[in-house]
Amino acid sequence: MYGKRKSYNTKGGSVRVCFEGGEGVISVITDEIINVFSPVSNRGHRSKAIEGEKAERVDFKVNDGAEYLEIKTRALRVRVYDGYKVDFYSASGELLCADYRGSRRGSRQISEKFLALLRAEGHELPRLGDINYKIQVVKRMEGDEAFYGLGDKTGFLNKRHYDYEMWNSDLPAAHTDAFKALYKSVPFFITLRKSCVYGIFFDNTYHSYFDMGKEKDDYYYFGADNGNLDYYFIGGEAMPDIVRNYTYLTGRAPLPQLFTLGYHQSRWGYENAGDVREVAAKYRALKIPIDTIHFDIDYMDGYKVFTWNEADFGEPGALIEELGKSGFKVVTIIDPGVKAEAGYEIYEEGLAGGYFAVAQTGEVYENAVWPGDAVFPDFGNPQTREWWADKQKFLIELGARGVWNDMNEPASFRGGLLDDVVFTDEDERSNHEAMHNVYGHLMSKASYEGWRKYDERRPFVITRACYSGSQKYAAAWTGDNQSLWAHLQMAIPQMCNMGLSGLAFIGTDVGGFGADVTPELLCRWVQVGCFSPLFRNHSSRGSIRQEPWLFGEETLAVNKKYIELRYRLLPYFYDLFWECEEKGLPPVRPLALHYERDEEVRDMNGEFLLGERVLVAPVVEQGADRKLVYLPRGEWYDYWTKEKKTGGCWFVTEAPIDVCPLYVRAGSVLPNFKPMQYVGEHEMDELILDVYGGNGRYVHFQDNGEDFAYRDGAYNKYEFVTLADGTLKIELLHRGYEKLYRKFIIRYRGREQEFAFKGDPLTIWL
Ligand code: MIG
Repeated sequence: MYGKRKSYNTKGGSVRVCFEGGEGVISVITDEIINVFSPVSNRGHRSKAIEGEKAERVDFKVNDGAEYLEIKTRALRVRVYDGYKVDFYSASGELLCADYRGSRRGSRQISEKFLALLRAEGHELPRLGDINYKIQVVKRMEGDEAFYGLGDKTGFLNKRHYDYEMWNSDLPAAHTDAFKALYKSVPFFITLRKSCVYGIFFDNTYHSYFDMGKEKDDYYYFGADNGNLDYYFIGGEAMPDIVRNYTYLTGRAPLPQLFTLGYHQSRWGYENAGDVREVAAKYRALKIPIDTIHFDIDYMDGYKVFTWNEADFGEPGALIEELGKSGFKVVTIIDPGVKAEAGYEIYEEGLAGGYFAVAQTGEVYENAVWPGDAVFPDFGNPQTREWWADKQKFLIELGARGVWNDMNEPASFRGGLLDDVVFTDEDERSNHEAMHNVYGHLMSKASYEGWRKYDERRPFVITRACYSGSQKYAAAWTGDNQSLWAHLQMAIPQMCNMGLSGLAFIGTDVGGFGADVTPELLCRWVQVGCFSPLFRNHSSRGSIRQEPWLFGEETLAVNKKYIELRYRLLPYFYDLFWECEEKGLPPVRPLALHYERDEEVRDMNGEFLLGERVLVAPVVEQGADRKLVYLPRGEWYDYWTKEKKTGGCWFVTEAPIDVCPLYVRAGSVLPNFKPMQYVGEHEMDELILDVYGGNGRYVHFQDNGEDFAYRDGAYNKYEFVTLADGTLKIELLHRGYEKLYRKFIIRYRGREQEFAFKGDPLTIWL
């Protein structure tokens, strides 16, 4: 289609290349980030993921050769050929990624007769007709690729040989590795090759398609039904650079409030205040630490958003206040669907303001969700967002500490919304086809902005649907999983890939949402939940209750052990989030992120890293009481036995029901809090440091855990340096938060020593 290259011109950071049949624009965003663009549906980028100017003014050179045009930055060489084929090389000339020069050779032929048979039995039908997409980029497969990322997809860590779609979907059946799409669309992946790594972010909100070498193994491709050719090639020395660059573009998950990193209990089916009180009281009576209880849709009056069900939950806000007295925080659910009911304030306001999506006929578009007939806020309209942001005040005034956004794919009960339902894209008329995949993203943004405006604390928004960049506004969970071992297994690669895709504050429903959990499955799930950023036990109406005490003494003890461990490790989690805000690296990481040259870990589905220092190797198989563990090169310590292990090999470790195998890298210092029942129960003015021998440095962050004062310098930064000779040095690198730790408790080789602290450097002999 593009044909021969004719001419080019450079303007600012962009090189416009004219071809016989169209034009391409290559923009240098940074030395390591290149945008490849061609206008197909509209002129500009209109990115929903990228906010603000990301292009840095960097020097680059353009060379017009006979065969190709070369654009050279400090890190990359981009060669543009006839037909708008674009190849990427490293600065030293090593090929990273080339466009495929042939055509796709997929075969999707099936005769009418068999098609009819498939249809008759209710099978999913293959996509027929032209296999090429309106927007399509086919990359040559060099043969050594592993693929990661793609947001929240089912299946395994390495996406090679699988294909996926981006179309936010609420599918109630058990999610299997054959699923093409779940609730989130993050069109970004990382390609890891034997000697290099790069990322590609295809910033297209339409229904899009990713085939990572399933169709043929000499190419992979991504494409979309509509929109522009608009992708970012992301280079870097190593995988963490790719994640850093991707989150530089699309934003980073900000530091959350400390309490949100505690434990959460939820259930769709707490029907009244009594149910909630009972659960809360039981947690406190059994001394299982917990901060947050989630109110699912039953707290609303007739499932009408921003209302309160007084009949079952009493006077608005009273229950939240009562729970607050014993340290509980409440998060309330909000769906986008607004009940279409004359006289209902939200509906009337939305109608008056023109805030709802409309059908082609010009009438407000109706479908059905929980409240019955419902209309859909048009979150692409800035005024709708502002209105929705204002509505958050209702929850804030009730005393809620966060909002949980569900059903924002958007899900609908009477079939999906039609492609042509009219939505707004900021200042332009748009439609559902273009805005579907960013619906939840923009709802999160509106919610975030409301909480930002009406509450001084850092907004706590949880969302089910996402697009690239949603991490700036919301935490996310993986939606309706089930109490299946396969789903516990999947949780590991799922969270790892979400983390690589920028979604850092994430978790699965611990115990599984649908289907009935078994005691053993709950024990094993809480061991994964303990190390998941969002740690919430949640279950569905119609499935058995799932609170930790319902399955006997052993299950209770295991739950308690891991929830307590989570509270001890809170400062470590908090440090990881602070690091995430700074560098974009997620708390949960696949081993490949830090050991990309180690081929053993490229398909590692059964282990993950929590930061760089802790390796989690959970048992995720029914009946297993042993685990086959791989530790990457280097020295490690078994967290439980403190036994030293040399990495670079596999071994079998005992893992009875109460043991989740855990390893800590030599030279680590892990900060711990003293046991607590909830954040705020007592002053966190003592820090316990677990020291694992070896040379190492750890920087610890401390602030008030709630508001944005840290951005104005109201935080303390401590440096802990351990040397193999047995010393630990503690030094304050930044002092801005008035409450310094009063005391450090150092634990090393079974010995515990206490040191008072007044801000002066300490040198300790371990
Ligand atoms: O399809 O609000 O994923 O967490 O409990 C049911 C009820 C709608 C789906 C969410 C789930 C929530 C449930 N919701």
